[in-house]
Amino acid sequence: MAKKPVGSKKRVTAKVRTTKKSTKSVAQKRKPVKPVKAKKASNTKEWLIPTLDLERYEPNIKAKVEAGVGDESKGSTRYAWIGAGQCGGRLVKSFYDLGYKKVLAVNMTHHDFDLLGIPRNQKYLMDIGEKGAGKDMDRGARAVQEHQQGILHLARQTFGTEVDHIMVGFGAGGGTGSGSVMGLVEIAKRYARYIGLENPDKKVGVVMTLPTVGEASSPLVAENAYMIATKLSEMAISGEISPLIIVDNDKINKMYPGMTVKSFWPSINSSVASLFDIFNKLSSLSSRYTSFDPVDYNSIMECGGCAIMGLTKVKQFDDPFAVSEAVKQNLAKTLLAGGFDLSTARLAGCIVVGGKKLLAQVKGLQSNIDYAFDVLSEITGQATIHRGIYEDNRDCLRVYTIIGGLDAPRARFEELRSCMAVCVH
Ligand SMILES: Nc1nc2c(ncn2[C@@H]2O[C@H](COP(=O)(O)OP(=O)(O)OP(=O)(O)O)[C@@H](O)[C@H]2O)c(=O)[nH]1
Ligand SMILES: [Mg+2]
Repeated sequence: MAKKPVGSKKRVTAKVRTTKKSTKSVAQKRKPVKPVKAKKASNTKEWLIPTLDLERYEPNIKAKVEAGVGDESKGSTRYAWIGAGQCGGRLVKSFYDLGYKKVLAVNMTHHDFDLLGIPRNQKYLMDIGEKGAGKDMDRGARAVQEHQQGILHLARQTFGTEVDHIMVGFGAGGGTGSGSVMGLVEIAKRYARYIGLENPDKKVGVVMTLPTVGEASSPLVAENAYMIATKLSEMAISGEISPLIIVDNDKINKMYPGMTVKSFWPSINSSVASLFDIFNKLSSLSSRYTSFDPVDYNSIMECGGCAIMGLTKVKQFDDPFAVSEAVKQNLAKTLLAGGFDLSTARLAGCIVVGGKKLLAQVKGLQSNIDYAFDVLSEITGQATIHRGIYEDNRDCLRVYTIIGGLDAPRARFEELRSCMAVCVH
């Protein structure tokens, strides 16, 4: 059963080629490129591959190959998202808004669904007779256990077969998301196998938020968060999921103290989604300078461990050290989380995007950018650095950094544990 769609895909292709009508359209498609040769080749094929009588009786396999909801993200990788609990649901909604339409939100209470602006048939209620998990992780775990078939079925309908990587999003600290995430990762891996993705461990990742200090003053929240964060980071480091992206709500809270209650979660979620999206989009674009291509991007997303992403705007780009300073700042202030030992990195990407005029006119910019790439290599303990230089129509220079294969931010996890211990005593 697991390999069914892959086989089905092949059979569809075979069928398309052997029916008379479709052979014509294949030939027509090839015509404009090399008109004479293409026609000859297609004639030979027609002669070599006879149409079998039995083919007329083949079932309509095409209808069985599910495309799922269309992906509109325009990235190099087609992602599918599963969001668990209230945080997970809102995270995947931010991705949905950027065109990542293959999303599924799972929850134990319809209350969290009511205000979630994604289509109703992309929400799955894991009803176990209790309205919500009430921060009890066991309930979240039980819910996903009881509903795994239903979730898998809805994933099949929503995601279809055109998926390259599956991400699970949730907020550490609660009961639904933290309790169900392990089960959902298993479901995602089963799904990956089902659609024929090789090495599912590399194709299923997690986005996890860490609670603010205020939230973690509740012993149960701190304990839940510590337990699941430790477990997932161990899995990431041993290569059972890839990547683990940590979003530290506390760090963001401290970095942007002026946020209103209304804008707090939406701002964080849309920043996370936009930052994630940038690397996927950039890797789908070609550059006349240096391309950060899909293979570079995927090698970072599939290398296991934790991943971080950041962006900095460079103001004085003619200063020889401005670009490398931006890279350093980028890492120190990385929007999502801190506390990582960067020397444990395995792979990284550094992409500079500058205005057309800047790239054409600023003298010495190339060597400043090269120096920045070298600095990143040094900071990351000689990790392999994939480079990219792109131009746009804006009048500024931006540096985007993505680092993969990192060890967990253990000190930050210990903070949660100490809070847990203080609260318990
Ligand atoms: N970044 C971000 N974090 C969130 C958001 N909503 C909640 N969180 C974080 O996620 C943690 C878990 O909260 P929820 O997602 O509401 O919990 P849950 O998984 O629904 O679990 P229960 O409510 O106990 O059933 C919170 O402590 C917050 O730190 C959000 O929209 N964005
Ligand atoms: Mg909830």
